[in-house]
Parts: sequence; structure tokens; C-alpha cells
Amino acid sequence: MEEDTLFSKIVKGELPADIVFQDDRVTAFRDIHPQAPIHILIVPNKIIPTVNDVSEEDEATLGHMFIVARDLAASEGIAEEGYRLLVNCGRHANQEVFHLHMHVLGGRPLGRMLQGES
Ligand code: DGP
Repeated sequence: MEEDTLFSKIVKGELPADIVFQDDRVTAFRDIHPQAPIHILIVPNKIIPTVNDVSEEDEATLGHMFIVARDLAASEGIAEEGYRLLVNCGRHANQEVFHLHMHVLGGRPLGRMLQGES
């Protein structure tokens, strides 16, 4: 049997989280350490550890994550001013939780994309 992740436990309701959206493919919840006024994580309900592990059969779910991001940006009131969608993959990107997730960040100007870049 596949080993649970922190996020698969949240998906199944075994760990508490501030869930803002859930359907049969994805779950969205507020990040426990928000880095912006709005910081939501969208995760596939199915465990995909990293972007390196995605397959063709995940295409619809991954596309659906963008639709959910769009709708959440609208409902959270950040669609017009703009927001950032971010997916970390692996060590150089500081990925902490090995269950693929899309960060939705907004509610303030977010600066340039990478720290230390002019
Ligand atoms: P990343 O570095 O891309 O793997 O980001 C992991 C994010 O997950 C990080 O912003 C903090 C968040 N996080 C870690 N543990 C929990 C948790 O138990 N609950 C929630 N809601 N978020 C968590």
C-alpha cells in the first residue's frame, strides 16, 4: 500500500487543515506558514511526490489545479491585482513536502520571482 504523506492525511481528513475547496480530484487548504495574506496549497488527492513523477494520466488533474487556482483567486479577491502560482520540485527548490502541491500566493505585491535577483 502507498505510504501516506502529510498532505494525503489532510485530504482524507485525518489531519486538521483549513480546507477551502475539495472535490474528487484535488484539495485546497491554507498554508500553515503563510508567506502572503493569501497562501493556499492545492494538492492532487492522489499522491504524486514531485513534478518528476507526473504522468500522462495525471494531465486532467494537473490542468484542473489551474481551474481551481483561478476560482480560488476570484473567491479570495486577488484575481484582479494578481497572484503567483508556484510549484517547488526537489532539493534545489527547497521542496519540503513530497506530495506535489501548487502554492497560490497573493494579497500583496510579491516582488520578483527569485530572492536576490535584481
Ligand atoms: P514546499 O516547500 O513547496 O514543499 O512547501 C510546503 C508548504 O507546506 C510550506 O509552505 C508549509 C506547508 N505545510 C507544511 N506542513 C503543513 C501542515 O501540516 N499543514 C498545512 N496547512 N501546511 C503545511
